[in-house]
Amino acid sequence: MPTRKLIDGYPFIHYSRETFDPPTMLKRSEEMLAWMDKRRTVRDFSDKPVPREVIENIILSASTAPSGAHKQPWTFCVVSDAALKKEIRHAAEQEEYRSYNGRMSEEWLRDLRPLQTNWDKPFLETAPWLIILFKRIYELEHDGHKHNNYYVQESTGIAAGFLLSAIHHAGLVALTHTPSPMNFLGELLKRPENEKAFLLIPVGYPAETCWVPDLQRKPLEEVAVFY
Ligand code: IYR
Repeated sequence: MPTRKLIDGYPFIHYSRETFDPPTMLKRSEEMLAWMDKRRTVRDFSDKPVPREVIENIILSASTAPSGAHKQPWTFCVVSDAALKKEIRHAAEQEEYRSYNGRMSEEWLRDLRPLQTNWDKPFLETAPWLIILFKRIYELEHDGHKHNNYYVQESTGIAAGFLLSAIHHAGLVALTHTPSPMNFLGELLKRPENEKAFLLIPVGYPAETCWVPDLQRKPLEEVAVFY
């Protein structure tokens, strides 16, 4: 069996992977479920440092996500600089203050009450790393020429999911923070016009005393329909 060939002039490599018999598969799927069920969104962060190489590997794991036409239409901006984190916190809190005090509907505020969120975002300074995920709406050549990206929202969302899984796998915690509107992130990080902020994700260790809401996950019957 050749390991490489050209199809219509394009290089393909032979792909084969380890597979499992059904009992092993069942055990592995149960272990994965138990592991993923341990992941929680966290707002109480420790300031304990996390090695940069870990963050690099987490981002490369996220970047293995499938994407439209394999364009990988995402940029992960990574902030550890204390002064920049402070600026991001300040700008995020300004937007959040306005959101919590007039921009969000009564229903929205009521839905958030069990999570006890508010405009105060100390984790933006406490967490050792902030990963700001940008979606790349299109690609911009040096000469100003634009190239399309495809399914940018879906692709970047999947990459975010992979990122959260990789963070969890490393034994770290994260928050999918959505300050709204998020334009200030592109401005502070001087991103080009083809990039739009998608998620702001503080990453680190949980604080020694860390509280999360007592949430229940929906059972299978509520999230899946088998035909
Ligand atoms: N962006 C705000 C509000 C917020 C909105 C939702 I939907 C949440 O699930 C949590 C918070 C904030 O980050 O506080």
